[in-house]
Amino acid sequence: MSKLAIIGMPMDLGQTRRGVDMGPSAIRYAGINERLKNLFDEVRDNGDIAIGRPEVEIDPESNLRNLHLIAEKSELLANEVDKAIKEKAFPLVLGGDHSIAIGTLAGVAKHYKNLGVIWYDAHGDLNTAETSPTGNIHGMPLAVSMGLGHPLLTNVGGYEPKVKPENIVIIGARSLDEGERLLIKEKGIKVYTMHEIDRSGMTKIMEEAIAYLKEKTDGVHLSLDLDGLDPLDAPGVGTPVNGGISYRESHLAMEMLAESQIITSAEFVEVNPILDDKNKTATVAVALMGSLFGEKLL
Ligand code: 4U7
Ligand code: MN
Ligand code: MN
Ligand code: MN
Repeated sequence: MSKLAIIGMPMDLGQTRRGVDMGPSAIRYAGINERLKNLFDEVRDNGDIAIGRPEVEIDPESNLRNLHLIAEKSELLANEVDKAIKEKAFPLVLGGDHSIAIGTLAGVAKHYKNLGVIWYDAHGDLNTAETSPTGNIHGMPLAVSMGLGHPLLTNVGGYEPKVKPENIVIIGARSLDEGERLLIKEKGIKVYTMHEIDRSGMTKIMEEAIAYLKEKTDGVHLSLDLDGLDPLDAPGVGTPVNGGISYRESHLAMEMLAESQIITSAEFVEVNPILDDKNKTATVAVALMGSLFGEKLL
């Protein structure tokens, strides 16, 4: 009995470009239900977490834009994700900007002793208030999940940390801030930058990543930021970076994850239909979900 629970998280508070709150709608419009319904016994769309239209929070002192709002909304998402897992459903969260991962991981991690995380992204999302050049919380969720950052964020769900540095694999990195580079070295986080992907090819990278996580984790969360892909393939994102992972390489990565059967939860984030070209990016997200959940070409 395989069940999928789709949870929309239309939150755009982790950055300053409007439109990413429409990500869940764009992904639904791109046909997520149609695409996935034959890959599970049951697909349930649980709708969206209520974010409302809160006033933007300005707190120049903390260098954390919308800190309290994000902490509060993340609790709601954590609860929904937790509930889905308790009901034996695979949680699939639709963003929203990447700050939503704080809530997703808070809901997921308490179900595992050794959760693994694949962070598919152009960025490291490893900033803290001290290192962030922007104050945008969507650049911080991976650090937060390791227990680094403001306690209101690291304690979402009532516990910390959610994930150990040695259980993290970053794939597609090509824009890392100085503080992030230091943290990667200090914590020994496994990072496959675009250099490694160009050099060894996606097949080898995914074989390694899967083997690395498989032996030491009891569940793996896939956090896929659409800006991990090249902007030519996924233009509808707030922080595009040239020279990214191609459409086909991304399908290959998802197909290999499907084959490995290690993935136990997932989120697709940063889809911004306002910046997009005819819903191309949401369409790519849905196609990648197809591969991740075992759709075959033949
Ligand atoms: B995303 C950035 F400075 N590193 O912290 C920051 F370059 O979720 C970008 O990966 C973060 O899209 C991008 O603001 C966050 C910046
Ligand atoms: Mn990201
Ligand atoms: Mn990114
Ligand atoms: Mn982004």
